[in-house]
Amino acid sequence: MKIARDQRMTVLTAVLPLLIGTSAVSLEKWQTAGDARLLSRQGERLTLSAKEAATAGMLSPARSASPGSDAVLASADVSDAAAGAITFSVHTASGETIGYWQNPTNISRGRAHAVMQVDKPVGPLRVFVGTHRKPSSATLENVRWEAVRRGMSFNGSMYGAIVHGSNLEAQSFKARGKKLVAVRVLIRRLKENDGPDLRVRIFRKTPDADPYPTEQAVAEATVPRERIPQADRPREEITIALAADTVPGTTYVVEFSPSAPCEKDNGFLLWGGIGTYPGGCRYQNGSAVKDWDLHLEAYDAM
Ligand SMILES: [Ca+2]
Repeated sequence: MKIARDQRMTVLTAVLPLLIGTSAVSLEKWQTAGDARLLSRQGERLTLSAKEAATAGMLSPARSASPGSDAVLASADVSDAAAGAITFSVHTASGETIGYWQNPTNISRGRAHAVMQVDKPVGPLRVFVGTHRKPSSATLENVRWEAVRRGMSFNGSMYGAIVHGSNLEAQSFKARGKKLVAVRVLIRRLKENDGPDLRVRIFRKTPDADPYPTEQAVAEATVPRERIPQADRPREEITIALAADTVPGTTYVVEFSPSAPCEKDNGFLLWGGIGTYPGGCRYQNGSAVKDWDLHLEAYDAM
């Protein structure tokens, strides 16, 4: 995505001193990018209406990424977006695109979150929200973004684990930061519409507790079924936002279960592999499966 040089310079001088942190910047201070005729802004709400493939959206003021961050978490309340209608992207001050996301599924209504990994950011970053090379009719509201840091990470797509009414899947991990804000997983729904939503809970695991205690979740999220890609879609992680205060070095468990009882055919498929992640392991119905890890990344606030 190319940003006109004159626009870039205008914004960079207007936002000095650069903001650091997660403070929300009103869309009023964002700048139109692409074809301005295809979008309208009313307060914090942005409406996209591109009948043909087009690029149109808004670009945030530049903000210095916190030292040590290696990803950006962007989010917005989204309505009536077909798959691919919403693009979030991350740019350097010189306009280079270093992070990119399009919604992999329809979003009828709800908050969309995306973690975009970036190489160690140098200098201030800007975030684009809008549509990129797609037809789009959607609304976005209350857009936020923050620099985050990846903690736990295990990449495995060798084996599948099915989450259903009588099979809960979980993965333990060592917290790196003080506030977990999101996890990313490789997951698919096994039937398009027929089945429950996905419940994700985080538990603190005491060292001698096996199975892990499940009385009190430190964070919980429900992901609508429509937001989990179907089995035939390309493999791409989805971001699940959570807000858990964590103690660095302490072990936690992220657990995946259906929001209501369901048969195996109506469940979800999670990917994993041989457990080379040293800080934890997969749990199946609360029992450790020590030679396995689930494909998982955890992200902390800066
Ligand atoms: Ca392991």
